[in-house]
Amino acid sequence: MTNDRTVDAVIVGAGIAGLYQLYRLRELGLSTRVFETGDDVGGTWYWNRYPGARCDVESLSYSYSFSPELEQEWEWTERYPAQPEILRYVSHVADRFDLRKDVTFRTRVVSTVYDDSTGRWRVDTDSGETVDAQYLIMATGCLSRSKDIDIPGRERFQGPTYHTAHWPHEGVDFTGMRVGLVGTGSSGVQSIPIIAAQAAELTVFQRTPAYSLAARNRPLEPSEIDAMKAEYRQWREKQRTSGFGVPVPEATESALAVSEAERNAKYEAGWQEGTLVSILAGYTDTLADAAANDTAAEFVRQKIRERVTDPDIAETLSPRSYPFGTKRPCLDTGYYETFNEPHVHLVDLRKTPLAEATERGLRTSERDYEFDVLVFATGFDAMTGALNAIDIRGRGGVLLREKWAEGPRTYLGLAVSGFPNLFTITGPSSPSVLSNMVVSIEQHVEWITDCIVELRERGIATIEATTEAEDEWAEHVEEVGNMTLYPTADSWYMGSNVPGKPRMFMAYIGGVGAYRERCDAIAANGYEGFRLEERVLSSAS
Ligand code: FAD
Ligand code: N01
Repeated sequence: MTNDRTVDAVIVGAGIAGLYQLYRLRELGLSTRVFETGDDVGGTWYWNRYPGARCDVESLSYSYSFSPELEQEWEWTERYPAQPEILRYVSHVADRFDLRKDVTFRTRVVSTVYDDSTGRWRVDTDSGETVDAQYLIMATGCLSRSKDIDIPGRERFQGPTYHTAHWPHEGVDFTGMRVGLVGTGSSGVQSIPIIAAQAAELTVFQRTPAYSLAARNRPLEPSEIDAMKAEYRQWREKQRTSGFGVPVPEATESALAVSEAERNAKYEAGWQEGTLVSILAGYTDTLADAAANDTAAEFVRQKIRERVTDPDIAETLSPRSYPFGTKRPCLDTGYYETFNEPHVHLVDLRKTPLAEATERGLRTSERDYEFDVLVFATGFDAMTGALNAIDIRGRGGVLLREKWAEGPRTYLGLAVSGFPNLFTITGPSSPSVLSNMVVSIEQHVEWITDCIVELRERGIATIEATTEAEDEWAEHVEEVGNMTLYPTADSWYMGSNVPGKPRMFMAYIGGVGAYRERCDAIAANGYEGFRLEERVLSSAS
């Protein structure tokens, strides 16, 4: 195990991103240390062990592409893999490439300081260890820091409480229990049917209904696995050049340019396909024009009405306050049907807001509810939460979270001006969460790796985004975002799920393929928008 105090690179996080970055840097012969809060690899898939947790990008696509051998030897069992299977996969990758030996587990990075005089980063951990590194790579995840549970008096409740993102490893048995669950985003939508199947009573507290599509999950047939394996290389290339990191036929017309019957037939085909993007990507303007969007939204609402027997409950579950796709849609297995069960109750917090937690349960503006256990599926301080939780000090001691007080600013979502040799994998203002994230992670890791190779070949000690490039990128990201409906919704993409967080669209909607081209062009042009400094520095290797 590496425990050097002076290394070429420190990586923070041992999820899909951190592990691949370690693999790449090791290939270059760089001495590298990874710090991970959890006691094993996996990131998202290590922490989110709630019942029903699974991926909603297909397994054959939501997987590393860097090793054709790995790709051929791993056998996925389901179309949409469940959390234990993905965790087994990531663990297998760690074993296969012997990655764990460079990861220090159960260790949180609490602060990092850039030293102007040496051009190196000092990294401090909660175990008291301090490491000095030339490159600092944040693989801390877009959805790794849960949002504080902003319900007054939540500590008063005397029974057990669980957050979906910190689920006990041994699981929770809800048999015979009265369960109160807050939150109907993806985590709620996935866990509600499974918890309902165990609990004596389940009461779901919904503030904003989700648009959820039937996943049509199923075991994979050996023949389809073989077919994919035969053409994996071509498939991966299509992923890389696609809009969302998932190849779909490119839309060519407006939803409003066709008849209602034609449109609904297309939506129905998308519905039958059961993927996140099959309805969204059907027309050019679904995410850009409110009237076009409403045709898809209404199609989904009609499906909700078909799935829920009680029309009042169906209406409560039907999203109307934001366009389809502007909060992340969900894929579900039996979600809406769960509300047909007599022991499952739905509380509409828009009508009767949550007032506080009590010793025995939850109180709304209307009444008290008593529970044996509470489940919070209340989401994350997304995109910036994990980065802002660390004291990251750049040039002149400037704190990253202070620089970002009005919202995150980056160059390409990869680098930040004033923070030399700091890289952020799937950082704010990159496609990240608007894509199949494994594709975006691999792209960033490979770009960072190529960049480090070039820096070393050219004897360059530091690379730093210029403020001008950062400003231009921020302007571009905002401009493209404003061409869509995303900013019209209150969502975690906009930071509006966390009280006090600046409201800003934090991802880049320009498309995975186009974004990759731009990053590559910038590198090919000698790292346009970056300042490269050649001073001679002491090196670890
Ligand atoms: P993470 O997996 O979040 O890993 C980051 C790691 O960094 C964590 O282990 C964390 O403990 C560690 N860390 C953070 N801060 C520190 C610190 N200061 N010190 C030490 N360690 C630290 N994406 C998709 O594309 N498709 C999906 O279907 C999908 N499903 C998802 C389901 C759930 C329940 C969630 C929460 C997210 C899902 N995502 C999905 C997004 C998912 O986060 C990414 O796909 C991917 O797993 C992110 O990998 P990562 O390595 O970048 O980050
Ligand atoms: O979190 P969310 P999540 N009082 O923020 C409600 C990925 N993911 O963990 O919308 C009452 O989406 C909140 O209400 P509102 C995926 O990217 C993927 O479910 O703020 N309610 C909302 O209903 C996803 O988008 C999968 O009005 C409160 C819910 O809690 C992201 O992670 C599975 C509240 C939070 O929903 C986050 O998903 C899981 C309060 N005080 C996660 N605070 C897949 O399927 C919050 N809420 C792949």
